[in-house]
Amino acid sequence: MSSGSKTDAEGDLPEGSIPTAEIELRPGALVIADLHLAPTGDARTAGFIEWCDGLGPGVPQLVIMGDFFDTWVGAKQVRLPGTKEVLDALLRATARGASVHVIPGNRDALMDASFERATGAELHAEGFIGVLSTTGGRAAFVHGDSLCTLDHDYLRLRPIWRKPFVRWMSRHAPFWFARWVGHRMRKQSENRKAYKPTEAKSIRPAAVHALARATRAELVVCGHAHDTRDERLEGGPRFVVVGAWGWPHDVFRVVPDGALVPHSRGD
Ligand SMILES: [Mn+2]
Repeated sequence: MSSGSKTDAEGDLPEGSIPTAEIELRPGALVIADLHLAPTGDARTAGFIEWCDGLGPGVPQLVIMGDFFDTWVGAKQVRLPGTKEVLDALLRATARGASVHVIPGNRDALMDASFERATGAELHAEGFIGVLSTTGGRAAFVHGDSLCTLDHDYLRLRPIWRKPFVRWMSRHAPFWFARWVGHRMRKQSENRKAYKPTEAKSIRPAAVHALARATRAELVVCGHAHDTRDERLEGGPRFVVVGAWGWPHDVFRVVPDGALVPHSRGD
């Protein structure tokens, strides 16, 4: 194989993974990612709920960039008390007038309309293009797993959670089945965590370039990698990775001139 074809593969985004929906992003919007909340609730969950309840009218929009829950087993999960507490906090936020936009990650890819009904939030299966209300600038928001274009093992699994039959099962299956799927998804992810991913399995710059071109965005924002990043790719977009919850730079904020900047949770 020539090095030329390797470069092509790196920029080959998974089929159907390019976001098309456009959302106007307003100053004060906050962006978070990778909270990995336990479906049964814990101290981390309580911390998020407290933070969410403290968001005032200065936060017109909240963007959650995937892996919000550590696992999402299907519609039945809304019944778990630990999950319900979190969904109720989002519902209070939307009732106060904030719009909440959620991109499912690889851990919670099975989120569906049951989540939207329980929270008033809007789901965007493959992310969205944020259009900044002040500058008209375009930013592509994705979870980030679709940018790991050389992780062939994962990319074979990715479409499975999007198949209508699997999604139907996740809505209608009994709770034990939903838990089993959750266990499988979690194991998959843990197997993958057992070793440090090689550079080849991480987010590929060529994929970020390809996404920016496909969405005509000058900024690409994602989570998934957990370690924050903020850099300008040579000859391409600014690339921001929002840190996982509790890690450095775990909140970004849209400021009045339309820029996206790190934001301290204490502010
Ligand atoms: Mn992820």
